[in-house]
Amino acid sequence: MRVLFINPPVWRLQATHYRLNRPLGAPLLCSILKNAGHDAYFIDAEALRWGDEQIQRLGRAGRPDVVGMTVLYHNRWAARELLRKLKTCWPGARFLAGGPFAATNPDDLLMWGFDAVCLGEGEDVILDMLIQPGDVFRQTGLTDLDTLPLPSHGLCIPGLRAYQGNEPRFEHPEAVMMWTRGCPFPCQFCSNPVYRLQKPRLMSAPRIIEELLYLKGLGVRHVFVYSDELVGASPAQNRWIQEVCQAIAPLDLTYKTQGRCHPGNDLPTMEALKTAGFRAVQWGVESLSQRVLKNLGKGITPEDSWNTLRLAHRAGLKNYVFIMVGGLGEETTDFEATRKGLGEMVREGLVDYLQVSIMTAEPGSPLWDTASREGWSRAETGRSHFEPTFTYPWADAGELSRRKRTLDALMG
Ligand code: B12
Repeated sequence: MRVLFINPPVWRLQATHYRLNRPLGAPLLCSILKNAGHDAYFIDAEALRWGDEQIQRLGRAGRPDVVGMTVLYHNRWAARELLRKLKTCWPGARFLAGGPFAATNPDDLLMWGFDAVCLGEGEDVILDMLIQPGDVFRQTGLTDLDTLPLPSHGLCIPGLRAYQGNEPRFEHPEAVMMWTRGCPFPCQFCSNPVYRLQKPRLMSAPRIIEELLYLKGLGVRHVFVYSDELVGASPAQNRWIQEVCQAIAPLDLTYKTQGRCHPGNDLPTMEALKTAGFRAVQWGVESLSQRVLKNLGKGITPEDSWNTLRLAHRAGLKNYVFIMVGGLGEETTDFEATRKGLGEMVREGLVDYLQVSIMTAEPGSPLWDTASREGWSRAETGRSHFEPTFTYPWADAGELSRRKRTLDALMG
């Protein structure tokens, strides 16, 4: 069968154009299909900045048997529009959806006209979805990461060089890898129903090296290990990181990753990252108010963030700090604690990069359920994590914007 995966273009609907990094789901599913004898490919119509003309040209080209889309909360309207257009061009094709929004809102997607929806990971259901009757396909077991084929980057358009890479940017071209799947922490704002609240599954060092060598062969120089969260999930996971880092050190690639300001973070792990070629870690500090951190279910303290940022710097890693204003119950005194603490961190030189977002509830997160229950008023915005979307009882839209501006200004 001929299977086309396509990333819906959101740039016209959202005033933001994403070509930071290629998602991994479609290239992985392409590999599984290719290994089973199908003809699969992936077009990232967002990275290519496709408009109507290109979609119509695609529609006039040969019809695939199956079309697959990864549907996120942020691209859902673009996915609906693309579905409508492609269904008109290719009435006989079967349209499949997966991804975080598909997992929480399968009924919406079926109503829009998708023929079948995948709930959860797609590796063990994608082949069935091509031919079996039924409209909802549920993941049967958790995928063992060592059994994953290498993602088929060669079947994807555009090439990896067309992507800018996520901030902070280092060597180019960059590619994404996930060394773990699953995150056990109950952060109230996390809206990834595919992997949330799972014990992390770890990829083995030999499998990681196999994919790194493949990426290196494609010309990749920098890898974003985009696991949520790689560093600081547990002392045991930190020990596994040390082993992996030792194994990959000779490969001469550079990396960045995301991490958690866990009390168990230690210098040997940070030094192992540095020696392996890691340049920076994006840390989810979120708030420096203990009360807000507790409300958010982060399971960390402001002290843990201070310790982690200092350890990372001692090892020579750059700190990319994520802060989220308007967090659950963030009263003025809580915001002041964050403003003051963050200012001190900046003065101490601990913050190399800062990203301030505004807490936003999305389907799939406990926060979304709270927002729906409490009836917090909501406005659709283009860049929902960076513009106020909700009016919370503790901060309205104007106050949320003011808090973001105040913290952004700390970096000068
Ligand atoms: C890489 C990445 C990106 C990349 C590329 C994403 C893209 N689609 O263009 C970049 C950097 C551009 C990006 C941007 C954004 N991202 Co992002 N991103 C990720 C990240 C870290 C990895 C995605 C990935 O490759 N996962 C690995 C693959 C294997 O998993 P998967 O995508 O879930 O796919 C599996 C299943 O879902 C299923 N499946 C998926 N698609 C399909 C399709 C079919 C047909 C089938 C059968 C199955 C199937 O099978 C796959 C294999 O098991 C995830 C977090 C995560 N861990 O997944 C966040 C995540 C997807 N991003 C998220 C967000 C919020 C954003 C942004 C809005 C951030 C922002 N504020 O700007 C933007 C929106 C981009 C857009 N186009 O709308 C959220 C989405 C939440 C939601 N409920 O929708 C996530 C879940 C992070 C989080 N925890 O909140 N992102």
